[in-house]
Amino acid sequence: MTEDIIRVLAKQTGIDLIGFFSVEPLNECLPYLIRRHQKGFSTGFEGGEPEDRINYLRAYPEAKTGIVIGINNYQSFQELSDAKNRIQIASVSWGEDYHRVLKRRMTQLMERINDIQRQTGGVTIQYRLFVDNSPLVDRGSAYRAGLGFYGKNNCLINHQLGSFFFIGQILIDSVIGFEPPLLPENGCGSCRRCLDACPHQALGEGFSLEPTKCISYLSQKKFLSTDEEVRLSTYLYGCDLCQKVCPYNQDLEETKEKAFWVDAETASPPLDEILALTNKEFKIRYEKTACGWRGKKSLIRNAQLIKKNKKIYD
Ligand code: B12
Ligand code: SF4
Ligand code: SF4
Repeated sequence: MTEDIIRVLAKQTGIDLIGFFSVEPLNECLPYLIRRHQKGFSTGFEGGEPEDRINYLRAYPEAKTGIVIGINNYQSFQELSDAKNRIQIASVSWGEDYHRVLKRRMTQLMERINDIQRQTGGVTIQYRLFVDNSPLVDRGSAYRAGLGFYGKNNCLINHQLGSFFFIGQILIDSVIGFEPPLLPENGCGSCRRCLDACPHQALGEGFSLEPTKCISYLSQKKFLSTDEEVRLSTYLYGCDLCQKVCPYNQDLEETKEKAFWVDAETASPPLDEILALTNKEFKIRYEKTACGWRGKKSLIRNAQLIKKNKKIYD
């Protein structure tokens, strides 16, 4: 099995970006992870101490090579005429839950790879899939594989897809020879649009994000302090503001992944509809999306806070 064949199979599988990385510990990310931990900026969503997070062999002891994929999730919508009565759901929760979609695509890729292995008398490659479901640092692996550079908004930015792509990792038990990736240079320069656009200044100089000031984090957090409650005013779930303003995210191609397709009404539902959400509606509309894991109560709480806070911000 070769890098070139895997790249062709990935394209046939609907995968937009693919890269390869060595499973040596991710030491280049360690200082950032330690600093974040020391500052108390961990969220509890990532799991594990910094040293666990950089160790691929702890995640899969048989790992010999890493493959990382990116799938475009960009869609744009015209503003609706009744926009002031609606709230935003961020792109992270449009369509089917991205954890499931990426795992499906990665499984399809590995099945294609193993079909060829069987046809050519090779051994079946064993593997483990990761999408935001282990201590591993998804952006860190994608960076190591040359998929993008770290923006000041903390996101990994690719020259073709901007930052609107999800990342999945595959650790395999076989050695695949690959060209050492060219790491793209940081392209932010003197720009600071994302820092200025963040409503509560969650983004710090030198690539940091203070969770208790970040709407995306707060919309997912179980219990909020009074200070935190006041910060929910726009997004029902997630937040795209620091990505939307980024020059690398303008005029992007829309995603071809049908599982992510939604219409403007779904991306921006009426506030009153969410306040009155029934169990049955939640099940049909949100259970299989990325915001489903937090449950109906959490969405209604966010909607109630947005309604209350709108009066302050309007
Ligand atoms: C915890 C988490 C969050 C937290 C904290 C985010 C954060 N910035 O740390 C919250 C809830 C706020 C969040 C929000 C979002 N998230 Co999130 N999140 C994660 C998770 C689970 C862990 C992230 C993490 O480890 N952060 C710690 C820091 C230290 O690591 P980092 O994010 O890789 O980036 C840092 C460094 O490595 C370092 N760094 C900077 N420069 C350099 C230079 C070099 C050379 C090196 C080596 C490192 C480096 O600085 C960065 C910032 O500290 C990952 C999945 C995973 N398991 O990896 C998804 C993940 C990062 N999230 C993702 C997404 C899509 C989002 C949102 C866009 C969702 C939304 N619309 O609301 C927002 C974006 C907010 C933002 N501006 O970052 C994607 C990122 C896609 C991308 N292209 O970047 C991921 C990878 C999920 C996935 N598998 O696709 N998220
Ligand atoms: S996701 Fe929203 S709140 Fe969080 S850092 Fe970006 S702009 Fe700020
Ligand atoms: S908005 Fe500007 S500073 Fe922020 S990530 Fe994009 S290019 Fe970098």
